[in-house]
Amino acid sequence: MDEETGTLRTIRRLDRERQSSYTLFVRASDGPSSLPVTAQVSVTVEDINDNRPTMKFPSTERFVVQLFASRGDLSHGAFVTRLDASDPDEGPNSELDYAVEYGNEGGIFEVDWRTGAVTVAAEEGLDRSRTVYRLVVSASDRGTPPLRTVADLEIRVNSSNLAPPAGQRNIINDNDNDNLIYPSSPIDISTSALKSDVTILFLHPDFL
Ligand SMILES: [Ca+2]
Ligand SMILES: [Ca+2]
Repeated sequence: MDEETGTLRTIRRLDRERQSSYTLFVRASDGPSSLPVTAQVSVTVEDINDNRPTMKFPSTERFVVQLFASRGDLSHGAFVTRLDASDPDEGPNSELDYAVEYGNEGGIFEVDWRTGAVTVAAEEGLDRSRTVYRLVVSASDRGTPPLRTVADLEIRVNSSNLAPPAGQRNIINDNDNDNLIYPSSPIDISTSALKSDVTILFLHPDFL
């Protein structure tokens, strides 16, 4: 604060995500012998769009979804997975819209732009002869200008009529990208830990 003029300035950049308000107590007097008066000054930091959305799913570690024909996953309207992102800004700067950027030729899949839910859009359902779909999906905030984050999503299709093993839906990758195997004994992951009805594989990025 300038002692002569009373002008209050910041000495460093403020970040709403670190601290959104400040309360200051200021004092003024018109000479050494006069009684000072005090006042409270509240400073509110307005948000700027300085954060890109963060993709929680898919991420670089988790980006594969496995669908099973035997479970009806390939049908028109079937739920595939849900995109999940967050943004620490405020208001429109944190409101997210989801989309597919690449890989959805022919409109095979549909993304609900508000919820991030991915469903099968193809009228006849997914082609059983195709085993993998690779999409680039995005989350964009509504800042001015908006900031966008993209991520890879891989959808694998098991078209056999064999049901997935009862009780668990995860499958294990044996380090060979094209060779997915079922575990011979149940693996220690509770189904309640799964966020959706769809199997999500946890693959190390080195596999791909
Ligand atoms: Ca933002
Ligand atoms: Ca901000």
